[in-house]
Amino acid sequence: VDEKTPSVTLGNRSLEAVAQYIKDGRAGRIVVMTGAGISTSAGIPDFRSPDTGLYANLARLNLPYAEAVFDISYFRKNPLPFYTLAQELYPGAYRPTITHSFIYLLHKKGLLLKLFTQNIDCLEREAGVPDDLILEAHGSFARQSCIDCKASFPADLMQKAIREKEVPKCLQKGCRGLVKPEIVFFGESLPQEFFVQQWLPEEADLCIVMGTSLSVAPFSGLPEKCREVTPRLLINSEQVGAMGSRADDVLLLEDCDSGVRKLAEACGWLEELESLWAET
Ligand code: CNA
Repeated sequence: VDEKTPSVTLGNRSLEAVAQYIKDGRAGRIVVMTGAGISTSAGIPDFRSPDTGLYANLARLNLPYAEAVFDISYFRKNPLPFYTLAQELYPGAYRPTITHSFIYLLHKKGLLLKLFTQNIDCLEREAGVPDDLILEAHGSFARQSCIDCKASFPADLMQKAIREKEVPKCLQKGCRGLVKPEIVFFGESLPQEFFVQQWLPEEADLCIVMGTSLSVAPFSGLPEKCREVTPRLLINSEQVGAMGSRADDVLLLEDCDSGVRKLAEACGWLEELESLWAET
């Protein structure tokens, strides 16, 4: 990471410069890219943080390797570990964080072009971001279907199955395939809309990446789809991917919630943000 490369678009590579760029009306089309790190303060563990991450805490499920819990061929053999985890992750039990409210605030101000999220917790939606501005690249708990015949499965029966930690079977005549929420597992392809919309970052005039290790392809390639001159801001506990390598990359290596508060403050939006969040 060469933070000394002089900025082309922002003037200088700082949070204040990003805020000024927004206040000057130069960021009317913002793309936001997020991952599990924006939901950890809501109480949902991420995958990869050492000690606190899900993968570090899966020993009790007796998996051959941690990622197996989201592996489609493992699921076929043993779906129970996934259903154990699903009970913990199922939407409804968690409150959106101030970072989720910040994304909603961008929308309220008419600045949000698209939110690309890897999260399956639906907290962006709960914070008020409209459905059509969210691309859930790894699916979500919003729908469920049979892994064999693909027939959809009733939501109320799914809720019951998750509550009772029972693996539901397809209701289609003669099928009896396993049913799972439409979360994208390793070995499954991403939703078609991802492949259509993955070019949208090219049209952005600001990119904000938050709470992701950028280690899962093809999502990890999204920030690279922004034009070279487009400023990219990373708010994350650690440097990830190629963030920092471009002339207008700004790195804010800290907690997402404190990072968005700083950005909101520099934009003059902090009070509005806090009250939006308080109402959520
Ligand atoms: P990850 O690989 O676990 O990375 C999380 C990143 O966020 C890491 O770089 C952490 O350092 C960072 N981080 C964690 N907490 C904070 C914080 N409070 N402030 C700032 N940075 C923080 O997660 P990714 O999303 O990158 O990985 C992709 C997987 C994780 C996707 O397939 C998701 O479906 C999946 N996942 C989603 C959820 C959820 O929906 N909330 C939870 C766990 C995993």
